[in-house]
Amino acid sequence: MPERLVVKPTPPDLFIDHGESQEMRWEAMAERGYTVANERFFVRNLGRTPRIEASRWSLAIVGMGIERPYALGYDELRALPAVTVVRAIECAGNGRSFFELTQGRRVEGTQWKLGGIGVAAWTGVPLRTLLEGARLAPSARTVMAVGGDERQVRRPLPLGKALAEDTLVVHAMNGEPLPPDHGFPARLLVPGWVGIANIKWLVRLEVAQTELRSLWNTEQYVIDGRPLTEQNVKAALELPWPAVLRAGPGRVRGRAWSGRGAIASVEYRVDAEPWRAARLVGDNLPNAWVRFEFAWEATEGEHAIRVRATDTNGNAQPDAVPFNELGYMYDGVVPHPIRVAREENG
Ligand SMILES: Nc1nc2c(c(=O)[nH]1)N[C@H]1C(S)=C(S)[C@@H](COP(=O)(O)O)O[C@H]1N2
Ligand SMILES: [Mo]
Repeated sequence: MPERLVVKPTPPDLFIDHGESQEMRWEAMAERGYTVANERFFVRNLGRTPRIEASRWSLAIVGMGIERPYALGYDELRALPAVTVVRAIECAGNGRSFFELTQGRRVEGTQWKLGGIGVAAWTGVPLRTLLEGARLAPSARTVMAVGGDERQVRRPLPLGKALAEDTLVVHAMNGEPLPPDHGFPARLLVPGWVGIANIKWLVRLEVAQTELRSLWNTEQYVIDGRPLTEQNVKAALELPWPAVLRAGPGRVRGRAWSGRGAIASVEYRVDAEPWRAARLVGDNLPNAWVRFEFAWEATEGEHAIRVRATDTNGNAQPDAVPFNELGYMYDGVVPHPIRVAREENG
């Protein structure tokens, strides 16, 4: 059997297997709670999940942008005042497969549908607290977060975002220690930003007075050479792709999200019918998601249901997404294929 790249079990009823990456199946979220359980959360690795021992781990805070470099261990990190926030992490490549489906242009890379996202309650120490403890120089500009995986995946973060109150060095996910696949002992949480900003297995924070570069803000996770930052607006149905439904009255459910705010509205369209408003249900946190639903009388045959969301800052989903070489940021409206079987008697 080939050696697995991910530690946790990823049963095929919960995940689509992309090798290094494991995509959450949207049908597995049907009628579940607001957050995604750790066992069900998507995994995106640029290599294999490293096994790091907490007792041998430390986080070094270094660089010309601070006056007092130091390192702290796992117990020291956990002893600091922590906050808990509910936020999404979403891969910049989420939706990539739809460039081929809607534009006929296949892009190399993980062929995500829309399951490269999850929402969890993250507990950790504000990055700001850790940087201030190192006496931030007035000239500090950038923080390079470095991972302890084989490739030492790293990405620089501008100081402004590093100091945001919900940018955290996270050590717990949904009330449990971070699972190995999600960055144990500690990871960065950068709410609203592309998944790659949320560096897992964090071992070093390098604070610089200049802008910094890494592979992951110059060659990868860029569009037209510009590093990707905020995620955009998307919506998905909690149905298999393609879906098979029974004829008759029913309810269709889904979730919508934005990296730039909370969701203001969701609309849906069945086949060529007019767009109609869906009902938003329950919590609707910024940089997380909201659940939505609508009633639908399913009739026998092949259908396509489209959903589109608008966030509280007026960002909406376009009908067509400008093509980009690496297939990032696909936020376009997609036709979800639905086959309705004949109504059964009794
Ligand atoms: N050190 C490190 N951090 C990383 C990665 C990685 O491969 N190595 N993958 C990034 C990418 S591309 C994404 S989308 C998120 C995924 O987080 P998750 O696996 O916890 O869902 O982690 C990011 N952080
Ligand atoms: Mo990603």
